[in-house]
Amino acid sequence: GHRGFVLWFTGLSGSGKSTIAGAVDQQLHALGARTYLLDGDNVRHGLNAAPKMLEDRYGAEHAERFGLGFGKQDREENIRRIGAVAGLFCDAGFATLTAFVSPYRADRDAVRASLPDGDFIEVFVDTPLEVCESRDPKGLYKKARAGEIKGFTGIDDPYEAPANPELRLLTAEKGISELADEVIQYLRSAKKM
Ligand code: GGZ
Repeated sequence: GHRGFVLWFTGLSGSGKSTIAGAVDQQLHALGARTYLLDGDNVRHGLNAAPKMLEDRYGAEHAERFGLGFGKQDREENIRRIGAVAGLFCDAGFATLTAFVSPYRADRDAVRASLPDGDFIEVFVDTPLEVCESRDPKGLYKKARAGEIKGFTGIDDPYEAPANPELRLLTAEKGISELADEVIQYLRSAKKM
């Protein structure tokens, strides 16, 4: 089809959001869809760069004002901007995938409310904290436990699990391609493709 939609992956750091979203993105592309994947790599280094990344070029005051970190308000603004960009891609007819922790229910719900009915598909990547922490691919949980990172989601910052996600992926029990297939199946059953 040519109608766009937003597949919104939410879950803890290390839950597998980006990996699964990447696999779904590839499958959708192979099926002929125009797709676009928004994740930390292309968003938190550009549109939503951290204050430190902006300082040299724009000065400290500007950088503090518009750069984004991981406080509650900064996460809220991060998700708001990502939701707005996802909305534009959706509008342009893209199968749009986003992979962000997006820990606050109200922020996700605000994105849902901003999109046409049925276009926001919330995918809860439901990986237990213990599993994420044992993977710890970037060593961030270790740092958070040591107090070197403050306000880390799941350790000393909240994660509000979706109450009613369109999809819940149990990653501890299944492989990537099986999980990607579940998403594709959902899209077919919801007549999104
Ligand atoms: C959570 C953090 C933090 C804190 C840095 N809390 O595994 P990652 O590295 O690649 O995924 C995490 C990513 C979270 O960025 P998001 O834009 O997805 O977050 S949010 O939706 O809450 O705005 C992690 C890293 O950035 N990271 N500090 N304090 N994750």
